[in-house]
Amino acid sequence: MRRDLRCEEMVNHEKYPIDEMANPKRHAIIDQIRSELAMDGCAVIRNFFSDQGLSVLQNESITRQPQAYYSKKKMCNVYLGNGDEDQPSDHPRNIFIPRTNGFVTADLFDESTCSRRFYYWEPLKRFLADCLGKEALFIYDDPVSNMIVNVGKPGQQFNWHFDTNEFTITMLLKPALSGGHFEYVPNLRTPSDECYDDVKKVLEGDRTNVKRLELNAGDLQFFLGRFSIHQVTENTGDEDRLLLIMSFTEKPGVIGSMARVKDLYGKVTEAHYLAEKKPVRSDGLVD
Ligand SMILES: O=C(O)CCC(=O)C(=O)O
Ligand SMILES: [Fe+2]
Repeated sequence: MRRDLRCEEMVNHEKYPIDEMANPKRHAIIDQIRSELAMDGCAVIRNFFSDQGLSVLQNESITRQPQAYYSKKKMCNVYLGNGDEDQPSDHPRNIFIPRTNGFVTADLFDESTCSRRFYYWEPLKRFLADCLGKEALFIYDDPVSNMIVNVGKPGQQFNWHFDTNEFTITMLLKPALSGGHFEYVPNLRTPSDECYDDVKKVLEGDRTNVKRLELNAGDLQFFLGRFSIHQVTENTGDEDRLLLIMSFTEKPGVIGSMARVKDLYGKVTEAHYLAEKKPVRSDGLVD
């Protein structure tokens, strides 16, 4: 019987020994990521995964892809929430744009999968916390959406939006053959300011501060998606785009709002009902 791949074997370990606390290579990577994140809200480690690691992550997602959920509701604002009738119709909360991508949810990956083992791997969390200069980092507590696969079929797109959780790492498993670009505006809002005017400009098509990331399968992307607005452009190729996303928070116990989770992922759990009464967030932003 084939033995399971260990987490350190999933990584291109010679170049990226992220679990070896005293290794100077680890310090150098952390320095690089820290400065990219501070400048840009985004950073990339190229060829982060070993061939075996990438292949197992790809297989685990591809086998689950037929179970992806596509929302019936296609028109979304950047907060992936309801509009605000107290605001004018051209307020960002009331501007709705199409979102057509689908998601494979976290509950479809059991504990034995490499994807899930990697997500919960302690050295990964320690490494990411060090990259962010945080004392600790927590797994996003949302049982439906803390680890998801974004499926973008030909013709599909993911509208401009902000994430609920502060921080994600993403792994492109299968790029679109054309289109399907990840675009973002670094640090568009702050924990204390929604910066509605700047959001509106982006929605009106202002590309002054829009950046596009060129990613390849096997790269590891770091992204502060709660503050940097982002989108995935239409997949104009003829094959699906697949991207695995693992989310983290600065406080324990953060769970997505019931409406947002139901809309995006098609299901909620008891945990969502309980969290609705007392939502945990690190800031006062609209989600
Ligand atoms: O597919 C991507 O590159 C980003 C997906 C995303 O922004 C999300 O799932 O919140
Ligand atoms: Fe996002």
